[in-house]
Amino acid sequence: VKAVETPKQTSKQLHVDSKWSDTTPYASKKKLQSWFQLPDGNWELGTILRTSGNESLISMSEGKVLNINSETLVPANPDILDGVDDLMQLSYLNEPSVLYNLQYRYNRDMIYTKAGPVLIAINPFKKVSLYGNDYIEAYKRKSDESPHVYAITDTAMREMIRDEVNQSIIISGESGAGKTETAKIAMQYLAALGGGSGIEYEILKTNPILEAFGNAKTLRNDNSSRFGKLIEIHFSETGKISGAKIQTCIFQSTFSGLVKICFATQKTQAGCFHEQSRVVQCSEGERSYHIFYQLCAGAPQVLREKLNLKSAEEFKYLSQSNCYTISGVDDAEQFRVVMEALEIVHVNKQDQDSVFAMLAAVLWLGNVTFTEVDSENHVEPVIDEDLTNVATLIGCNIEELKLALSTRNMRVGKRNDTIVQKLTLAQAIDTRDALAKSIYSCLFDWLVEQINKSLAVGKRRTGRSISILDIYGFESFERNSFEQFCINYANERLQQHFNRHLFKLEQEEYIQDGIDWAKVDFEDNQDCLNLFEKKPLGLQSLLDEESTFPNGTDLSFANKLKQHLDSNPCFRGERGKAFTVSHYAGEVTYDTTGFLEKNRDLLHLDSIQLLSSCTCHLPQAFASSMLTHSEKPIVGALHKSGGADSQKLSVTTKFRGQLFQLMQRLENTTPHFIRCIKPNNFQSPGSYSQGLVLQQLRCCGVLEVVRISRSGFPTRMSHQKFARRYGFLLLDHVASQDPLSVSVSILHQFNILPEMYQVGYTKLFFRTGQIGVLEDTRNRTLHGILRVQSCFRGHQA
Ligand code: AOV
Ligand code: MG
Repeated sequence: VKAVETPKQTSKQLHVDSKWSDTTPYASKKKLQSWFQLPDGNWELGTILRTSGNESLISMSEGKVLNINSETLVPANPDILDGVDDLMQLSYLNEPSVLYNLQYRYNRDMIYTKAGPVLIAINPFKKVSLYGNDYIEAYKRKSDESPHVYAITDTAMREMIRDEVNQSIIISGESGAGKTETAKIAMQYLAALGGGSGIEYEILKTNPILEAFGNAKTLRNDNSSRFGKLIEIHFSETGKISGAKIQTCIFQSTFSGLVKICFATQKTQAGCFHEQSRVVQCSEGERSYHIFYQLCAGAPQVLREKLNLKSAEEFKYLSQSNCYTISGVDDAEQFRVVMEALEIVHVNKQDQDSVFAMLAAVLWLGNVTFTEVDSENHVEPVIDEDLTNVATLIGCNIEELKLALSTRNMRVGKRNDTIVQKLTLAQAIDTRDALAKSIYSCLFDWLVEQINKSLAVGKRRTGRSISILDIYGFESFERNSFEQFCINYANERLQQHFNRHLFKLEQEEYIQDGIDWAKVDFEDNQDCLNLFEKKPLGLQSLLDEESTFPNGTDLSFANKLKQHLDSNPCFRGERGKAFTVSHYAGEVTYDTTGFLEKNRDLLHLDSIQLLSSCTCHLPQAFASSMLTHSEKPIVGALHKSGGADSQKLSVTTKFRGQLFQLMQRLENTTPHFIRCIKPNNFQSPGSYSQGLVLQQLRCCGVLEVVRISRSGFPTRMSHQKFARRYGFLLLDHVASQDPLSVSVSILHQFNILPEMYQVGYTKLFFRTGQIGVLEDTRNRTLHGILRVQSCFRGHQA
């Protein structure tokens, strides 16, 4: 047991819930192994030597002996259950037992474990030999059935073919937990099984491209995806891959540092993604998107000259965070990988060059400086190599670029008269950065579009697909802002999907078979979703309303929430501008600072105008996509925060709509869930922090799933099968031979307690462990029969 840090709410979180504990007074069991909690929150195993009154004497490892309050002891499983590959098999299903089981396996490089229908994957942070063709073969032939991404992907594939229903693999977990790697492993398996046409190769090659443009080094993950992704892989009737479609789940900070989250769909393809601001600023020790460093390090000479490239250190956007390399990663080599991948997904040479020109333009923009031109602090860009390079690369006139970076057109009054406002240094820098961000975000969208064209499913749609969702997980930081508000709302929806699927389907099965479901309760997060979604008095509606008020502020928004929602059990108003939401994964306090500004979505016409005047085809495409994807006609209103031409589109509303669409798509699939767990915060192998793991298991609902399945009747068998399997054990003759009568007689003969099973119309339902007794007897009897038979044969001979 490693002593490592425990999460904030340690005492509360590690408290053993009564619903987890055994019903028999545990302290009365002597000489049993038992868990007890150390002051640091970690659990340790000990043996109960003796119990007197309230106290138990425990012997620990290394001969230490301790007196412990008996009530705090938690039963441990027998050694024989060490490292079972499904948590459901544990006799005692308390938290320390779950943690220990996972750790036991993790220490032996068995990083995958089932929790009933859910696959848990613990990040090894090192190469483990669990992948590759031999393993793929083994899972395909079903000669290996231990938990694995391959196994769950195989199930998805089989169910798609057998039931003719689209499938989805939903991967979640915290940053750095291994979602993206897991998604790639699943894709690898699908490509191996459904390959043949060659398109599978193209699909795999989208990964290095999207990672180069959409991933960056953060403090939590050297290869952190700054966007979410849904890839839908299509299959022909014969189970061969026929095409694919990628949707990026985007999360944008637009021009004035605004943030927009949305799921791009085929039609709307609204541009941008998580943390676009990373292009223009990132904090110490982090990097901007990989592709910039790859380009600087790996561009061949001809390209370098064409783009006037320098080394990464000479571009301000890259030099500010003082971090240029990632240990173990060769950016120049990666650039070659990306170039090759672009080739494979049919981005032609000319387009490739345009892509690199856009990247260089962004870098050069960052170097553009300004100088004061009048006594009112107005500035203009300095005309030097930096500015001319930008103009050359995007194909615009220097004067126009200069104007776009130093002035802003505004329409004022009822008649929408245009006036030209000169910019101060801060405004000019904002404008410059906004242009850089929008070029980059449009570039990303454009690339996804190209990839989708290349992977497009032919006209002959088969309607069979497997979607893989790799999305950011629930986030709870010291300070939580609008970004977390949106991310956690998305996770709340996904969690409902998870609940619905696992619990409601379970419930349906019980009801269908006439079983009394009331004996099993489960938590639903509908209340929390209502808190977000309800009109007109929900978090989102109130935010939208306040965002449209000219005098609305973050504080007035927070006050409005308190006024209208304080009676909601999922909501709590806090002092000042904050409020707390009880999410399924725990409470999160949000600071409303910046909420209103981030919720308003501005579109700057000046930048669009500049891009559309460019002679290069990409900037033109960007400009027209920005215009087409704006959903409302642009209202010439003087916007109070920016002063630029703007349209008011609520980010929350848009996000909710797109999330809804995504959920609807997932709703029509059979889902398979993978929960990725990060065992430590240092990205290092071999270190397992109990507190951290426990916190994540709670957040992803895994413990709840296990508890519910266990508190229900997880073992099911049809009357026929049950009668066939155990009927020969009956001692008395049964009058009727129908399977139901035979089954009931068996249950009586073996004295199985009535609360341990339920008889349904078609099936028998058992509580965990009940079938074990019958199986034992069956095996013993069979062995006996075999022995008798062989004896008999021996006799004859
Ligand atoms: P994430 O997708 O969940 O984070 P990644 O999939 O990028 O996390 O995993 C982070 C790192 O963990 C990888 O770069 C690998 O070094 C390592 N890793 C993960 N899974 C495995 C595995 N199965 N085998 C070996 N190493 C692994 V984020 O995108 O930050 O939420 O936004
Ligand atoms: Mg990722």
